Amino acid sequence: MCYTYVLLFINAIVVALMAMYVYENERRKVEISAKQDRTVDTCTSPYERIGDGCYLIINYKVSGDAAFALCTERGAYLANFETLEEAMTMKLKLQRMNTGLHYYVGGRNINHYIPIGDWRWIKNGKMHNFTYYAFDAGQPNGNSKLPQDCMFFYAAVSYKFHDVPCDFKDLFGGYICEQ
Ligand SMILES: *[C@@H]1O[C@H](CO)[C@@H](O)[C@H](O)[C@H]1NC(C)=O
Ligand SMILES: [Ca+2]
Repeated sequence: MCYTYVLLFINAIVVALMAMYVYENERRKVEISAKQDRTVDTCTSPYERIGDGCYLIINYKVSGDAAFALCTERGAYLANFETLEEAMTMKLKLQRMNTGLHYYVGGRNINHYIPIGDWRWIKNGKMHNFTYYAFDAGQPNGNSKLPQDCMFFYAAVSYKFHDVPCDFKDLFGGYICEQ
């Protein structure tokens, strides 16, 4: 009699321990997948992760100035590529998309009265100095007489950076917003 109770008691303990083990395992799995969600993709639609950033590539032709304003209107900014890795990752993406459109980005020359200019990445009202110049050969070639204060990935030379006038119809292009 007493022996049976002891057996039942031991059985109950074993079942309880197994349940705890299963529960703990499941809890850990949920925790890990939540963590992966956070690190793998935190971009919210329609923005997509490309390299380290969340971008929206828009295939609608506008001027460089309009591109700045349109990203701001969306609560975003014209894409900044502070590192060469970011720029080259996007360049490859555009080459693969192969739309034939140029794409404006958020680099801007804030002083065309000095040689080469003073190029900055502009984001939410703040400006960051360029730390690299990945323009195509002979670029940037704007000056105070023919300013080219905007820049885009130029489709005609496999998406290398060119400086271009900010409001010139023949060079309207798509644009890339970042969030
Ligand atoms: C950014 O560039 C400007 C002009 O070349 C320079 O005067 C300024 O010190 C630079 N700022 C930083 C934070 O490096
Ligand atoms: Ca140019």
